[in-house]
Amino acid sequence: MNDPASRIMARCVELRGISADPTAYSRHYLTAEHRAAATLVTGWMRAAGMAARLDAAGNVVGRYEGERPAAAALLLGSHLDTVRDGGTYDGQLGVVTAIEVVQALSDSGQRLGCAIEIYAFADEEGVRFSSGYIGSGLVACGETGVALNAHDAGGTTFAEALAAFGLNPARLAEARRRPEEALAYLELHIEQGPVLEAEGLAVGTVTSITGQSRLAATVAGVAGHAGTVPMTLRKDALAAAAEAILTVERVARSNPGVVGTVGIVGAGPGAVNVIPGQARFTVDLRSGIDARRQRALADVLTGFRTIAERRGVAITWDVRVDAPATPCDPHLMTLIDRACAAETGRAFRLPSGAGHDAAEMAALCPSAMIFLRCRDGISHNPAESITPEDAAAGLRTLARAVQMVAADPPRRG
Ligand code: HGY
Ligand code: MN
Ligand code: MN
Repeated sequence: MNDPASRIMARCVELRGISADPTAYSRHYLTAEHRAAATLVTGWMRAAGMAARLDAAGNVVGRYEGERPAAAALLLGSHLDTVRDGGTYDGQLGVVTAIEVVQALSDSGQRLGCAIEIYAFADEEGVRFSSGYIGSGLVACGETGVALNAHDAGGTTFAEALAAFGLNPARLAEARRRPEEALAYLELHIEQGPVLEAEGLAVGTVTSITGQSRLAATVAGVAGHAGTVPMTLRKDALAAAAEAILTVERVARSNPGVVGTVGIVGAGPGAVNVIPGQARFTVDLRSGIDARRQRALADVLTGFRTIAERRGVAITWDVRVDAPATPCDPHLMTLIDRACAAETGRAFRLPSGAGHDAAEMAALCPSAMIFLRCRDGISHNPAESITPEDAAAGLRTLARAVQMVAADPPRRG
């Protein structure tokens, strides 16, 4: 298969075949599926003329040298993990498209004024530990929002999962890159929304990436006999969680520009005739304006305290992600505008309601994104799809942007 766009589409489908559940596309951090996908992508990077390795965080990173060895690099990439029952293009499209950009450079023997590095980040979605951006957070800052004793749904701690994967929990920070190593970070990603499609555009320039708060909450009540405990004497953890979940929805609805989601709920001990003594749920609150997100979070937590007091249960939580809204780099946006206009005839800018590794990478170097149209804006859903023509448009646009950034990199203060 010599046509790059067909290869992009085929590789996304091939990666979809690496899933914990053959009926629901799921590939999570530090699992056998993570290892298999990382091995496949490492081979593709090497075939494109890159030196490729797994870093201390479990990210795959490939390097294509510039005209001079050990030059600072323009970083490209996206994430290799998925949500549960996710779509075929979220994350991996950016990885495989970046590899095609380098493949073309390598095939033509072209070397740029800078190196090119591609990251296939290991845990952007944060499904396993209800976190997010572990891979890019370690590269950009050498830290992650997840404690080593945080555990997944099966009770495995982050430290145990790292060790089982062959990584050393004490050496995670070795994934960190120094600012002088990175000229800029560029990420191609599907829009995951309907705007480009409505505009009739294949690509657009991202202006900013939403701010996010993610919490893992637990409710401790008292388990009891479903038939003998009067309603007035119950400390029902699941009923309290249900009220807390509706609090998240109420607060988000009443704060313009804020969205709130509870994506995971669990309760125990899990018998039809036992009053649940414990419950757990996650909270995801977002806004493009940090003050609004923080105000909403404060209202949600006040609501939790009131519910706990009135129901005689304990509601505790830990914050797994506290990511500020992140503006994309103005110079890179200008270059991306030109790359997009060359493709579609006009530049178009739009904000991202989704979080991305590019927000983490902004702590390391100037960072920006190119959005690609996806059908009906559907994402985090197996119906997520793009056309081969748009995959080709995304490749041309990213390749143009890479040449522009290599020739005119952001000035670093
Ligand atoms: O949740 C998000 O916005 C991204 O898909 N991780
Ligand atoms: Mn996603
Ligand atoms: Mn994504």
